[in-house]
Amino acid sequence: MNTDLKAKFTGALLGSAIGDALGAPVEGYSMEKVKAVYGEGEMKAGRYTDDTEMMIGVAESLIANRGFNGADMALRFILNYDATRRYGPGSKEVLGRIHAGESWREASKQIFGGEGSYGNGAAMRIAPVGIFYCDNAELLREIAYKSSHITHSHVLGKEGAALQAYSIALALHGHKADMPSRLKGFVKDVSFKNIALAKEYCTIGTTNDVYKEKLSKLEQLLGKQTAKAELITELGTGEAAFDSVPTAIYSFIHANSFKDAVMYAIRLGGDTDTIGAMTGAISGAYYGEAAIPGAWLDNLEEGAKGRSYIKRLGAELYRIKIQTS
Ligand code: R7I
Ligand code: MG
Ligand code: MG
Repeated sequence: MNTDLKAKFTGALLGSAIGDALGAPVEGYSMEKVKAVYGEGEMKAGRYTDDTEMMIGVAESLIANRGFNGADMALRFILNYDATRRYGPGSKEVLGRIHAGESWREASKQIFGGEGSYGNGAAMRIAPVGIFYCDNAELLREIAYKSSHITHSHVLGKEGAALQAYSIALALHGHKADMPSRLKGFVKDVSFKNIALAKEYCTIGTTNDVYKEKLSKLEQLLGKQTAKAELITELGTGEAAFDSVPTAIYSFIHANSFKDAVMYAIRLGGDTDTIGAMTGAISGAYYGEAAIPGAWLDNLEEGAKGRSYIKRLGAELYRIKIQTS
């Protein structure tokens, strides 16, 4: 553990928030429409969305409990909840159910016909878990699954969060070119229970080994000149975890700087704030806080839980990490 590592902790959290804020004004836009808004990649608004608000809740809870506490994390999600930050419909319903008295262990199982959500809402907020559990892959997976479960009980939502968390941990340790092979060794064989859903929602049309197949595809696409349109078709830019986490990983590996990685991700269109946040988290963990363009940092919202607070959360997680390891 050294001071560089501290800059990687703060870089991961700030990077996540910046990717979210940069992508927010164009969320849901096509690649062509994003191009019309973003020229050279100047920050437009600087206001973050649910991705960062929930990431803050994860960090606050890990710090307060020096580790995972599900009831506390759920409570923080509810206390921090601000509807103007544009939450996903599943997460909004689950948090409402917990607020109304349902157990945090049960509420997430009630949505999407009892299957639970495989949206990217668990992966988008996972950066604190990725950095805090960076040196223990199985514990990282366990805490990724447990923290996801508060809102996302579908295994593909949880595994997507674990994959994103492990990507952040690998980036923190300086792995880039060998990231795909390491990730393939990490992911579990997670299958859809419902084959029709798999065909409808997984852009490569597979029914099992969803993440393994996406990672193989990612390796192929990295190995050649790939146009954005092909990447979008093959890896996806949607709100499902399996249509966005691999895309963020690709964006990080494909680019050679924090700025290029995040702008590449956002220029794909689709779920831009979330793919931006996830790319920013991995890239911030790899390059460190100093690599984040100053103009972007200056434009990220300030206030009670703004950029200074997010930086403090990263520093605090680092402090606890070095005390306990
Ligand atoms: O995952 P979640 O919190 O959404 C996060 C997204 C990000 O883009 C944020 O920036 C914010 O805008 O919302 O919310 P969910 O509603 O749980 O999941 C997101 C979407 O994934 C859902 O609205 C569905 O379209 C889809 N989805 C599913 N569809 C069918 N069956 C997730 N799980 C299922 C499912 O089981
Ligand atoms: Mg959002
Ligand atoms: Mg989004």
